Amino acid sequence: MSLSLSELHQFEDQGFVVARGLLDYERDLRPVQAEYEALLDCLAEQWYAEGKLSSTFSDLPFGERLVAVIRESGQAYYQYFDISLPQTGIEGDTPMHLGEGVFHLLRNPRLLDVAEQIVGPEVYSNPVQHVRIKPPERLVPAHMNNALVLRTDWHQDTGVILPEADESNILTVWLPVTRATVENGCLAVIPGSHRGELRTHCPAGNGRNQVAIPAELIEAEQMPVPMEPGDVLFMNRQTVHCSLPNVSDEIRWSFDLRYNPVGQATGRPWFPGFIARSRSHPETALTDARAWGDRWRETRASLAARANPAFNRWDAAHPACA
Ligand SMILES: O=C(O)CCC(=O)C(=O)O
Ligand SMILES: [Fe+2]
Repeated sequence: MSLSLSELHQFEDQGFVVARGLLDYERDLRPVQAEYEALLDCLAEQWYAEGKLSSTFSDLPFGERLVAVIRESGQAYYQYFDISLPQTGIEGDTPMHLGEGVFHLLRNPRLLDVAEQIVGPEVYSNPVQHVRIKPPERLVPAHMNNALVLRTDWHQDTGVILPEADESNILTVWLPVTRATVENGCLAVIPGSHRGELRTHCPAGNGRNQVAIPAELIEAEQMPVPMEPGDVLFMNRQTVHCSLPNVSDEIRWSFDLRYNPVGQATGRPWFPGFIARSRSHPETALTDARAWGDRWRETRASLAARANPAFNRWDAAHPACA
């Protein structure tokens, strides 16, 4: 169940391909979804106990419950959910989600089979990874101006990591847990845009924790990519893409994961990745979810104890950013 030759060809030619139905909802996605339901339950109980909520909203389905909790508590829920540390303000108790379900997703054999086709037999799980559970934008409190919550501006993934990884063969893997539609904020890509140079990105400003390619550098040929749970988008690191705003009444939930050949720079040298699959030394693959979580917890402790390193390579003073 890996990519067919024509799918591989599309990936090479267009810079992206969607493998329809690569994952099975019950087997591959439901466990991680259940893990987040339990996490939300836990947070709602905690914030209720702390007086930040008038109710735990436990009678609501996940999406509606999340929206109710966010709106009433104003808490930075996205950092509790995310599977990475933030790029600034890391403290000893910065929350993140390091559940077993997520670790299994990172090691999902169907994802690794495709990763192996594209990056080769030694597959490293790159630590640039996120979960994005996005409420309808009109319901998002104004202070949550963040690409884990709102639409994501046009960018290339190479543009959001350090130059050390410009030559690394990093594969982006984007998969929805709930349907991703044009209304609720699916991705949009520019076919063939992986071919040129890395484009100039500009810090977005407005307290928006993003970098963006200026609009005049974006082609008109933009292709929205609606996807069903089970579909997986594979993208070249240079493919220009964004996500659309969620103008629907439902949440939009995705994971974005990355893989590169073992030994190549990840672009976030302070964050821990792991060997997900090795054909030459199978015993070096990390299979213990606890050990994975420990690597992130140790990283958090050491980054909290020093000035946070710089993750952004772009300068707001660049002429293209005026
Ligand atoms: O899901 C999104 O909003 C953006 C995802 C993205 O930029 C990525 O996966 O590289
Ligand atoms: Fe991206």
